[in-house]
Amino acid sequence: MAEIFKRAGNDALDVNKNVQPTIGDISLTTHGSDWYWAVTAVMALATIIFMAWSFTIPRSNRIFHYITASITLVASIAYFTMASNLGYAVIDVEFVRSNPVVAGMTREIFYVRYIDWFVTTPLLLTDLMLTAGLPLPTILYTILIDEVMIVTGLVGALISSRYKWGYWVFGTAALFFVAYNIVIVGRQHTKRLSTRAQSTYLYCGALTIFLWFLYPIAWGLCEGGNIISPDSEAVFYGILDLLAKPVFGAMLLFGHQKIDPAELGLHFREYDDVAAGEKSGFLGHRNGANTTAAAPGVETSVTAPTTTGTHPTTSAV
Ligand code: RET
Repeated sequence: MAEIFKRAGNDALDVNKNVQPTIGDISLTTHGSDWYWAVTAVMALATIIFMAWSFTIPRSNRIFHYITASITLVASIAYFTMASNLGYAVIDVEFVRSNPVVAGMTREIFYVRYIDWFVTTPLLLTDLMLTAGLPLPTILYTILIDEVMIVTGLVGALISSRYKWGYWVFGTAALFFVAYNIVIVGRQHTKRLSTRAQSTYLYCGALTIFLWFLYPIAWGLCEGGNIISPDSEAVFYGILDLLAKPVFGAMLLFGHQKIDPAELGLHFREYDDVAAGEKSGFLGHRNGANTTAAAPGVETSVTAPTTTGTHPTTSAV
Protein backbone atom coordinates (compact mmCIF):
# COMPACT_ATOMS: atom_id res chain seq x y z
CA MET A 1 0.00 0.00 0.00
CA ALA A 2 2.79 2.39 0.98
CA GLU A 3 4.52 1.57 -2.30
CA ILE A 4 1.51 2.71 -4.25
CA PHE A 5 1.54 6.11 -2.52
CA LYS A 6 5.26 6.53 -3.20
CA ARG A 7 4.80 5.84 -6.88
CA ALA A 8 1.96 8.39 -6.93
CA GLY A 9 4.67 11.03 -6.78
CA ASN A 10 4.90 12.56 -3.30
CA ASP A 11 8.68 12.81 -2.86
CA ALA A 12 8.50 15.68 -0.34
CA LEU A 13 10.24 13.80 2.48
CA ASP A 14 12.99 12.58 0.15
CA VAL A 15 13.74 16.09 -1.06
CA ASN A 16 13.51 17.72 2.40
CA LYS A 17 15.59 15.42 4.58
CA ASN A 18 15.77 15.94 8.34
CA VAL A 19 19.25 17.42 8.43
CA GLN A 20 20.29 20.24 10.76
CA PRO A 21 24.00 21.10 10.46
CA THR A 22 25.55 23.15 13.25
CA ILE A 23 28.54 24.90 11.67
CA GLY A 24 28.01 27.61 9.06
CA ASP A 25 30.52 27.78 6.18
CA ILE A 26 29.13 31.07 4.92
CA SER A 27 29.04 33.46 7.85
CA LEU A 28 29.18 37.08 8.93
CA THR A 29 32.66 38.66 9.27
CA THR A 30 33.74 41.52 11.55
CA HIS A 31 33.00 44.00 8.73
CA GLY A 32 29.38 42.86 8.62
CA SER A 33 29.15 42.95 12.40
CA ASP A 34 30.56 46.53 12.46
CA TRP A 35 27.86 47.60 10.04
CA TYR A 36 25.17 45.91 12.16
CA TRP A 37 26.45 47.82 15.20
CA ALA A 38 26.20 51.09 13.25
CA VAL A 39 22.59 50.34 12.29
CA THR A 40 21.85 49.39 15.92
CA ALA A 41 23.10 52.81 17.00
CA VAL A 42 20.99 54.67 14.42
CA MET A 43 17.85 52.71 15.39
CA ALA A 44 18.45 53.42 19.09
CA LEU A 45 19.08 57.11 18.42
CA ALA A 46 15.93 57.34 16.31
CA THR A 47 13.95 55.76 19.18
CA ILE A 48 15.22 58.40 21.61
CA ILE A 49 14.45 61.22 19.17
CA PHE A 50 10.92 59.96 18.45
CA MET A 51 10.21 59.57 22.18
CA ALA A 52 11.59 63.04 22.95
CA TRP A 53 9.52 64.46 20.09
CA SER A 54 6.38 62.95 21.62
CA PHE A 55 6.89 65.00 24.80
CA THR A 56 6.50 68.19 22.79
CA ILE A 57 2.82 67.51 22.03
CA PRO A 58 -0.27 66.72 24.13
CA ARG A 59 -0.45 63.12 25.31
CA SER A 60 -3.73 62.50 23.51
CA ASN A 61 -2.03 63.20 20.17
CA ARG A 62 1.00 60.97 20.55
CA ILE A 63 -0.25 57.74 18.96
CA PHE A 64 1.97 58.02 15.87
CA HIS A 65 5.03 58.89 17.96
CA TYR A 66 4.46 55.88 20.18
CA ILE A 67 3.99 53.50 17.25
CA THR A 68 7.03 54.84 15.39
CA ALA A 69 9.31 54.78 18.44
CA SER A 70 8.25 51.17 19.12
CA ILE A 71 9.28 50.23 15.58
CA THR A 72 12.83 51.55 15.92
CA LEU A 73 13.09 50.18 19.47
CA VAL A 74 12.35 46.63 18.32
CA ALA A 75 14.70 47.07 15.35
CA SER A 76 17.54 48.23 17.57
CA ILE A 77 17.23 45.03 19.62
CA ALA A 78 17.17 42.87 16.48
CA TYR A 79 20.25 44.67 15.10
CA PHE A 80 21.99 44.33 18.45
CA THR A 81 21.39 40.58 18.15
CA MET A 82 22.75 40.33 14.60
CA ALA A 83 25.74 42.55 15.39
CA SER A 84 26.52 40.07 18.18
CA ASN A 85 26.37 37.23 15.66
CA LEU A 86 23.34 35.75 17.39
CA GLY A 87 19.78 34.93 16.37
CA TYR A 88 20.69 32.75 13.40
CA ALA A 89 20.28 29.16 12.25
CA VAL A 90 22.72 27.26 10.01
CA ILE A 91 21.03 25.95 6.89
CA ASP A 92 22.26 23.82 3.96
CA VAL A 93 22.42 26.00 0.85
CA GLU A 94 20.41 24.98 -2.19
CA PHE A 95 23.02 26.41 -4.58
CA VAL A 96 26.68 25.63 -3.87
CA ARG A 97 28.72 28.52 -5.33
CA SER A 98 32.36 28.83 -6.37
CA ASN A 99 32.61 32.56 -5.50
CA PRO A 100 34.80 32.56 -2.34
CA VAL A 101 32.48 34.90 -0.36
CA VAL A 102 29.61 32.43 -0.66
CA ALA A 103 31.53 29.17 -1.08
CA GLY A 104 30.54 26.31 1.22
CA MET A 105 27.69 23.98 1.99
CA THR A 106 25.95 25.81 4.86
CA ARG A 107 24.91 29.42 5.43
CA GLU A 108 24.06 31.49 8.48
CA ILE A 109 20.41 32.58 8.29
CA PHE A 110 19.38 35.36 10.69
CA TYR A 111 15.90 34.33 11.76
CA VAL A 112 15.83 37.22 14.27
CA ARG A 113 15.31 39.53 11.30
CA TYR A 114 11.92 37.96 10.74
CA ILE A 115 10.96 38.24 14.40
CA ASP A 116 11.72 41.96 14.11
CA TRP A 117 9.62 42.25 10.95
CA PHE A 118 6.80 40.21 12.46
CA VAL A 119 6.45 42.86 15.16
CA THR A 120 7.37 45.99 13.21
CA THR A 121 5.75 45.62 9.78
CA PRO A 122 2.23 45.58 11.31
CA LEU A 123 3.18 48.74 13.23
CA LEU A 124 4.44 50.40 10.03
CA LEU A 125 1.18 49.48 8.31
CA THR A 126 -0.80 50.79 11.28
CA ASP A 127 1.10 54.11 11.08
CA LEU A 128 0.26 54.37 7.42
CA MET A 129 -3.31 53.10 7.44
CA LEU A 130 -4.37 55.25 10.39
CA THR A 131 -3.00 58.22 8.45
CA ALA A 132 -5.38 57.31 5.64
CA GLY A 133 -8.26 57.00 8.10
CA LEU A 134 -8.87 53.41 7.02
CA PRO A 135 -11.48 51.43 8.96
CA LEU A 136 -10.34 48.94 11.59
CA PRO A 137 -11.38 45.75 9.72
CA THR A 138 -9.28 46.76 6.70
CA ILE A 139 -6.30 47.52 8.93
CA LEU A 140 -6.57 44.20 10.78
CA TYR A 141 -7.02 42.17 7.62
CA THR A 142 -4.04 43.83 5.93
CA ILE A 143 -1.93 43.14 9.02
CA LEU A 144 -2.93 39.48 8.96
CA ILE A 145 -1.85 39.14 5.33
CA ASP A 146 1.36 40.98 6.18
CA GLU A 147 2.06 38.42 8.92
CA VAL A 148 1.52 35.66 6.35
CA MET A 149 4.15 37.37 4.18
CA ILE A 150 6.73 37.52 6.98
CA VAL A 151 6.13 33.99 8.24
CA THR A 152 6.33 32.46 4.76
CA GLY A 153 9.59 34.39 4.24
CA LEU A 154 10.99 32.95 7.47
CA VAL A 155 9.91 29.38 6.75
CA GLY A 156 11.32 29.59 3.21
CA ALA A 157 14.62 30.98 4.50
CA LEU A 158 15.00 28.03 6.89
CA ILE A 159 14.36 25.43 4.17
CA SER A 160 17.28 24.05 2.16
CA SER A 161 15.58 22.51 -0.85
CA ARG A 162 13.98 24.19 -3.82
CA TYR A 163 10.69 24.08 -1.90
CA LYS A 164 11.83 27.35 -0.29
CA TRP A 165 10.75 29.17 -3.45
CA GLY A 166 7.18 28.02 -2.92
CA TYR A 167 7.18 30.08 0.28
CA TRP A 168 8.70 33.02 -1.55
CA VAL A 169 5.80 32.87 -4.00
CA PHE A 170 3.23 32.80 -1.15
CA GLY A 171 4.99 35.74 0.51
CA THR A 172 5.18 37.77 -2.67
CA ALA A 173 1.49 37.15 -3.39
CA ALA A 174 0.75 38.43 0.12
CA LEU A 175 2.89 41.51 -0.57
CA PHE A 176 0.79 42.31 -3.65
CA PHE A 177 -2.34 42.16 -1.52
CA VAL A 178 -0.84 44.53 1.07
CA ALA A 179 0.31 46.85 -1.72
CA TYR A 180 -3.19 46.90 -3.20
CA ASN A 181 -4.65 48.06 0.09
CA ILE A 182 -2.02 50.79 0.44
CA VAL A 183 -2.09 52.04 -3.14
CA ILE A 184 -5.75 51.69 -4.08
CA VAL A 185 -7.90 51.39 -0.94
CA GLY A 186 -5.81 53.73 1.25
CA ARG A 187 -5.64 56.46 -1.37
CA GLN A 188 -9.39 56.35 -1.90
CA HIS A 189 -9.86 56.98 1.81
CA THR A 190 -7.52 59.96 1.92
CA LYS A 191 -9.61 61.80 -0.66
CA ARG A 192 -11.93 63.18 2.02
CA LEU A 193 -9.06 64.29 4.27
CA SER A 194 -7.07 67.53 4.45
CA THR A 195 -4.34 68.12 1.85
CA ARG A 196 -1.73 67.73 4.58
CA ALA A 197 -2.99 64.24 5.46
CA GLN A 198 -3.19 63.37 1.76
CA SER A 199 0.38 64.41 1.01
CA THR A 200 1.77 62.72 4.15
CA TYR A 201 0.05 59.50 3.15
CA LEU A 202 1.21 59.85 -0.45
CA TYR A 203 4.91 60.36 0.39
CA CYS A 204 5.09 57.77 3.14
CA GLY A 205 3.02 55.29 1.13
CA ALA A 206 5.16 55.72 -1.99
CA LEU A 207 8.35 55.20 0.01
CA THR A 208 6.85 52.09 1.59
CA ILE A 209 5.75 50.52 -1.67
CA PHE A 210 9.09 51.21 -3.36
CA LEU A 211 11.11 49.75 -0.46
CA TRP A 212 8.92 46.78 0.37
CA PHE A 213 9.21 45.36 -3.14
CA LEU A 214 13.01 45.35 -2.77
CA TYR A 215 12.83 42.94 0.19
CA PRO A 216 11.86 39.84 -1.84
CA ILE A 217 14.73 40.70 -4.21
CA ALA A 218 17.16 40.86 -1.31
CA TRP A 219 15.77 37.54 -0.06
CA GLY A 220 16.35 35.99 -3.49
CA LEU A 221 19.99 37.12 -3.46
CA CYS A 222 20.68 36.14 0.18
CA GLU A 223 18.63 33.44 1.92
CA GLY A 224 17.21 32.08 -1.35
CA GLY A 225 19.88 32.12 -4.02
CA ASN A 226 23.04 32.36 -1.85
CA ILE A 227 24.43 34.85 -4.38
CA ILE A 228 25.69 37.59 -2.06
CA SER A 229 27.60 37.12 1.21
CA PRO A 230 26.17 37.56 4.73
CA ASP A 231 28.13 40.84 4.95
CA SER A 232 26.49 42.17 1.77
CA GLU A 233 23.17 40.86 3.07
CA ALA A 234 23.73 42.99 6.18
CA VAL A 235 24.25 46.10 4.02
CA PHE A 236 21.31 45.40 1.67
CA TYR A 237 18.73 44.70 4.39
CA GLY A 238 20.31 47.33 6.64
CA ILE A 239 19.84 50.15 4.12
CA LEU A 240 16.28 49.01 3.41
CA ASP A 241 15.47 48.87 7.13
CA LEU A 242 17.02 52.30 7.78
CA LEU A 243 14.88 53.84 5.05
CA ALA A 244 11.75 51.87 6.02
CA LYS A 245 11.96 52.68 9.74
CA PRO A 246 13.82 55.85 10.87
CA VAL A 247 13.49 57.74 7.57
CA PHE A 248 9.87 56.68 7.05
CA GLY A 249 9.14 57.46 10.70
CA ALA A 250 10.65 60.95 10.54
CA MET A 251 8.67 61.75 7.38
CA LEU A 252 5.45 60.48 8.91
CA LEU A 253 5.84 62.33 12.21
CA PHE A 254 6.82 65.51 10.40
CA GLY A 255 3.60 65.25 8.39
CA HIS A 256 1.55 64.60 11.51
CA GLN A 257 2.74 67.82 13.13
CA LYS A 258 -0.07 69.55 11.28
CA ILE A 259 -2.68 66.80 11.16
CA ASP A 260 -5.46 66.69 13.74
CA PRO A 261 -5.95 63.03 14.81
CA ALA A 262 -9.68 63.81 15.11
CA GLU A 263 -9.70 64.34 11.36
CA LEU A 264 -8.64 60.68 11.00
CA GLY A 265 -11.36 59.52 13.37
CA LEU A 266 -8.94 59.16 16.31
CA HIS A 267 -10.17 60.48 19.64
CA PHE A 268 -8.16 59.94 22.81
CA ARG A 269 -8.75 61.14 26.35
CA GLU A 270 -6.44 63.17 28.56
CA TYR A 271 -6.59 62.04 32.19
CA ASP A 272 -8.19 65.35 33.11
CA ASP A 273 -10.66 65.01 30.26
CA VAL A 274 -14.10 64.30 31.72
CA ALA A 275 -16.14 64.26 28.52
CA ALA A 276 -13.63 63.38 25.81
CA GLY A 277 -16.20 61.48 23.82
CA GLU A 278 -18.07 64.69 23.09
CA LYS A 279 -15.21 66.69 21.57
CA SER A 280 -12.13 66.19 19.47
CA GLY A 281 -9.54 65.97 22.23
CA PHE A 282 -7.00 67.68 19.99
CA LEU A 283 -6.46 71.43 19.90
CA GLY A 284 -9.42 71.95 22.20
CA HIS A 285 -7.13 71.40 25.16
CA ARG A 286 -4.62 73.96 24.20
CA ASN A 287 -6.97 76.60 22.88
CA GLY A 288 -9.85 75.96 25.19
CA ALA A 289 -12.25 77.25 22.57
CA ASN A 290 -13.68 76.37 19.20
CA THR A 291 -11.47 73.53 17.98
CA THR A 292 -12.73 73.54 14.42
CA ALA A 293 -11.39 76.99 13.77
CA ALA A 294 -8.06 76.15 15.45
CA ALA A 295 -7.19 73.10 13.35
CA PRO A 296 -5.51 74.23 10.12
CA GLY A 297 -6.42 72.41 6.97
CA VAL A 298 -9.08 70.26 8.59
CA GLU A 299 -12.28 69.84 6.66
CA THR A 300 -15.03 70.75 9.05
CA SER A 301 -17.47 68.42 7.35
CA VAL A 302 -15.49 65.44 8.61
CA THR A 303 -14.94 66.61 12.14
CA ALA A 304 -17.97 68.83 12.64
CA PRO A 305 -20.05 66.42 14.77
CA THR A 306 -17.32 66.11 17.38
CA THR A 307 -15.47 69.41 17.28
CA THR A 308 -18.01 72.18 17.15
CA GLY A 309 -18.79 74.37 20.10
CA THR A 310 -17.27 74.59 23.54
CA HIS A 311 -18.13 71.97 26.06
CA PRO A 312 -18.41 73.19 29.65
CA THR A 313 -15.44 71.06 30.70
CA THR A 314 -13.26 72.57 27.99
CA SER A 315 -13.50 76.07 29.37
CA ALA A 316 -13.08 74.79 32.90
CA VAL A 317 -9.68 73.22 32.11
C1 RET B 1 10.16 38.26 2.30
C2 RET B 1 10.38 36.93 1.60
C3 RET B 1 9.15 36.36 1.06
C4 RET B 1 8.53 37.25 0.05
C5 RET B 1 8.44 38.64 0.53
C6 RET B 1 9.18 39.13 1.59
C7 RET B 1 8.95 40.53 1.95
C8 RET B 1 9.34 41.14 3.06
C9 RET B 1 9.10 42.51 3.38
C10 RET B 1 9.66 42.96 4.51
C11 RET B 1 9.58 44.28 4.98
C12 RET B 1 10.27 44.60 6.04
C13 RET B 1 10.32 45.90 6.59
C14 RET B 1 11.09 46.06 7.66
C15 RET B 1 11.25 47.30 8.29
O1 RET B 1 12.27 47.64 8.73
C16 RET B 1 9.68 37.96 3.72
C17 RET B 1 11.52 38.91 2.36
C18 RET B 1 7.49 39.52 -0.21
C19 RET B 1 8.28 43.37 2.50
C20 RET B 1 9.61 47.03 6.01
